[in-house]
Amino acid sequence: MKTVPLTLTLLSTLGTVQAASLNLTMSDLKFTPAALTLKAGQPVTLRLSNTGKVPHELQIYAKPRVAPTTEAAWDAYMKTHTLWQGAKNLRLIQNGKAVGGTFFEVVLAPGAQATLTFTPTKTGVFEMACHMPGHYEGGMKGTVTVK
Ligand SMILES: [Cu+2]
Repeated sequence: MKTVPLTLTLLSTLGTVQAASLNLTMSDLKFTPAALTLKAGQPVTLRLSNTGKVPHELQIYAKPRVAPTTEAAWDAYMKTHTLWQGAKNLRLIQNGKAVGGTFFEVVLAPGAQATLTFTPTKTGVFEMACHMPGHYEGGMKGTVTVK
């Protein structure tokens, strides 16, 4: 069992938070907190951790009018609708190493952590979700509002 940082407790209490550094916990089957508020043009660091017993992924994207029905279809959609497309200063540190190139999801094994930094450029309400089979349907989703 991991110790829950004090900051996470505060973020959970507030529900929606505005800060440059945020903890985002993935568990079976939810995100905590389930709503994040970011500022366009302001760099943000998401400190991700998977405290669950199964792998989880984080995707943030413009919500489609009609939801794809398979993980593969979601991935295809994500390639052109991820919030990270066009975001500046995109930097992902996973297992102590910088992950290069473009990506549209961060996959974490149980107990794993990652640090994702980016500067959102588009405003709006985006969806964050895990599209491992059954997870989204099981409620593993939330919102990211960029003001
Ligand atoms: Cu999941």
